[in-house]
Amino acid sequence: MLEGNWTGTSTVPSHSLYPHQWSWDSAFISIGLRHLSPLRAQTELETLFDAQWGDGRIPHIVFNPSVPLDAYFPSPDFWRSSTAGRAAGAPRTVQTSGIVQPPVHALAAWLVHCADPGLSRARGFLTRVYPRLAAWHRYLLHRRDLGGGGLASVVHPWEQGMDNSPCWDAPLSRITPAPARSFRRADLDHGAAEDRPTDLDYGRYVRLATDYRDREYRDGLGGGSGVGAGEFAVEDPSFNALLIASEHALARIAQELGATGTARHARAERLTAALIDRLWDPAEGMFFCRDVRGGGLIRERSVSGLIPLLLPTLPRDIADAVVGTMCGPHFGLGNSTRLTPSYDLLGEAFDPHRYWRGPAWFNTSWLLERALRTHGEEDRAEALRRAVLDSAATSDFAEYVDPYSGEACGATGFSWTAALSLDLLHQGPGHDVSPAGIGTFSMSHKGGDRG
Ligand code: 9WN
Repeated sequence: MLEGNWTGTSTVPSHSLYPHQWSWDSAFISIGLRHLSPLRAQTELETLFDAQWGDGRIPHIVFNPSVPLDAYFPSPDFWRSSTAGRAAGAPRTVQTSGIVQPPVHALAAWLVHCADPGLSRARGFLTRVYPRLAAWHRYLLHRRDLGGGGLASVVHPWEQGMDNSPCWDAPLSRITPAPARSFRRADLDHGAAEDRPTDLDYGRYVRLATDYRDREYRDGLGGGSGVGAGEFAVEDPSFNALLIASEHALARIAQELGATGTARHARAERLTAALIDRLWDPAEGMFFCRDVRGGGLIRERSVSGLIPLLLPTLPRDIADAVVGTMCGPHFGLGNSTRLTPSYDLLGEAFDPHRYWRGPAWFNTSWLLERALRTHGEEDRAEALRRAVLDSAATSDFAEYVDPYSGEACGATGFSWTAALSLDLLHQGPGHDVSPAGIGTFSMSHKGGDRG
């Protein structure tokens, strides 16, 4: 599948539904590809980084110019990156979207390096990608601190990656949708309408993206003021946990390149404290999104609120509570569900087939498998690993599955499903995520990802 979805310089998530390069998809894909071809994994990431904007943002889509405009909406003529994005430093030679996706990239780059350190050093891989990744994190931590509490905000549901999550329902309800006749949804040519977002939600996505483009992709004044930014701004637990995990990975990259990495680890620790301070709810035993415009926690239980378990220095009581929530009635892991659902099984908006409103995705399960291992939950991690591998194979490497039955939904032959399965096949019981991955912060940088 990864061969079939490879374009020569990167991998499409799916030829039918997503025929370009997507940012966090490429990060996950490179994590699997490193086992097949570390060189291709490096190329996957570097193709993406070549589309980085001058202000540091890594765009969520890099468009393939040989794909017809009507194959995916919103297409390059909607985003107009090289003109509307000029002030923010969009590249001139390649067309991209103007929004971002979760920062999994430094983590991916480190794991790719660890797969073949000799090749990586010989090619100067980390030397080239380090400044790119540092600029990317700087953009998120400075231009996107719209809430002023130290965390990064997303300004569009597509940025967080879980597009249609019920977490966005309240903040999106304030947005006037773009008229349905003003755009044509290409996704419905390939995906079942009952599995995809509604037209009303799409209208709101289009409105937010149009407004951001018309502001020339400016993020306001920065420094937490939020002034001049758009109507949608949310601090999300998964997006910020991935930023923190990547900040730790960046520290390891800095160490490999001869620096100490201490300042980056310290920043990751400050971010972890901010994450707990702003998004943790002890009574519910999980993290919630914060609506920066509406001013409060959004008390919808999304899988996003479990992903901070990935952070190895999460206090023990918080980690225990998150594991309890994951295995309890709202997510049912190891009990009623095969893979962790994207949303609360008991929530009013739960739908086992609709986009990010209940089905299980493979990237979130991969993250939670790693998270469980990080906190010593070997048995649960192993059961989840086996469930992922089984569901991936029986669903023909689906984009997502019904969390109870494992029935395939969305596209099949989906790249990150194949790539992350490969990664899970390369590990098993007894593997330690700590030595050089994101599991601990010892200053040693010897050995591979899995020690
Ligand atoms: C919008 C590519 C992407 C994933 C996202 C997933 C979906 C796009 C869409 O597909 O989003 O970016 O058109 O729905 O929600 O996580 O990166 O696989």
